[in-house]
Amino acid sequence: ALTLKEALENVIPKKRDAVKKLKACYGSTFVGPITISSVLGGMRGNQSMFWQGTSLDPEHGIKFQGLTVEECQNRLPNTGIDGDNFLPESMLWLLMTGGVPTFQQAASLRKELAIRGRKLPHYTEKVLSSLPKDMHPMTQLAIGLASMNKGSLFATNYQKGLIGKMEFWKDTLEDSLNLIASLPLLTGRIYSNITNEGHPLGQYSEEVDWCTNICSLLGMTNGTNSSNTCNLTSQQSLDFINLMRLYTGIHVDHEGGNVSAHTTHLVGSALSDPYLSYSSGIMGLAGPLHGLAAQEVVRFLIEMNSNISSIAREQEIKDYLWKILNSNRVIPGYGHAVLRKPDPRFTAMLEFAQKRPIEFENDKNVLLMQKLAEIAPKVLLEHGKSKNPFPNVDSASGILFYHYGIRELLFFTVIFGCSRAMGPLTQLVWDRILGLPIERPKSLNLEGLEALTKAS
Ligand code: NMX
Ligand code: MLT
Repeated sequence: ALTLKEALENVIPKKRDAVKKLKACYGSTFVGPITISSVLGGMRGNQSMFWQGTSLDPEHGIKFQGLTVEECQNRLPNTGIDGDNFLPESMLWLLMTGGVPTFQQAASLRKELAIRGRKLPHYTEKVLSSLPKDMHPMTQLAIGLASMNKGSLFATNYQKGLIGKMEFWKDTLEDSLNLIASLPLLTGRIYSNITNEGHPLGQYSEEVDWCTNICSLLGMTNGTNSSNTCNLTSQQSLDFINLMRLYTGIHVDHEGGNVSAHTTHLVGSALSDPYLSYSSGIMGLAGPLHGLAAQEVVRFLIEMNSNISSIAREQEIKDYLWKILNSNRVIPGYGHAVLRKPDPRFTAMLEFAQKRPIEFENDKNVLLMQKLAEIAPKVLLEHGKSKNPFPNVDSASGILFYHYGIRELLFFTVIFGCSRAMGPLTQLVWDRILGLPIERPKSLNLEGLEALTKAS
């Protein structure tokens, strides 16, 4: 079977030619207008980024190389065991090459990542063990990733002047695969820092998939947990692994403009290596309007449950939501900068819970999450501000992890960070393949904008 690198090499010439032709023949074609509202409004609607792996349709949600969430669920290879969710490794292959991998190709990428990820560099271990155990988990992740820049092949070879521009992608790919492969150990290390004084909670295995390793190192699989804190039954353990596969499989990318992807791309455009670039993306993912929203949702559901007498009391829920809105706070897990319909990733997470009614029948947080999906859009519509009153992906994810025993709320975004590495790093490889330049948009001050109004 072809390796990922070989499969990528096969598709590169065609894409390079296509970009060359676009630049040469259609370079002056207008993409769209840029308005003052867009300049002052977070660049909304401003089509000015090149992004290959995914694109976001406001009505239908994210497409991964043209495939919807549902199509990915039906077509991407899993472990071969009936009922298992597709492997994020299959998704990585799809993003990088544009094609659905065969079962063999997915299995060989799974193995390749498992081997690449078997050890963290000693200096990264050292840095992580020196961090205060109560440091924000996302800060720990960003530091851990940035420290790995010391071993970056791209940075080393660039420094030595050994490689030509059109070959940069090869070391970028190596670094990116090593970075993605290192995430189970990094994540496990951070979780053990915050919950277990840095003592391992489970073991790494080269024989299993990326998500099984993440779950083992969180101490969430039976038989691998050295501290015996795993209270899950075997079925729950398997369900948790599948939840992790589903979650990390569909959070990989959300086209280029979201904060984590955009940041990675921008920093990478200065030829910073993948470790530094993605570490910067992680810093953006840590914001409450972006990835940290999953944690905010969990806190919000728990607090609301302690403030209402019953989930069946719709009016009490509405009153609670209005109290939040009237105090000028946002309802976490609702709204989206681009989407105008319920997020299909939310629907996929919801279906995970709906397929396991007995597991969740007594979890009042999960029940409230489901109830809110009916009530909150009505309240937000009446409120009339948000352009999208529907649940986004963060509405459901954290509370499902919480159900299985991941109770450290600040940690949820680290799991998001494991997944999000795949999309932006794929794009970074493609940025190098296509030789994209440093990003440097022109900025305007107030007087500059006002002058434009006089000209028009
Ligand atoms: N609750 C209350 N108000 C909201 C909400 C919400 N969930 N969503 C948007 N608004 C407000 C928004 O604050 C803005 O108010 P103002 O004019 O006073 O500044 C107004 O509605 C218009 O905002 P939009 O254009 O609809 O949204 P925008 O593109 O600016 O922001 C989000 C998108 C996602 C940042 C925003 O909807 C939000 O803050 N949601 C809650 C946080 C959240 O769930 N974030 C997760 C995003 C998904 N992710 O994975 O990163
Ligand atoms: C994401 O997954 O990055 C979020 O939905 C935010 C976005 O797309 O802007």
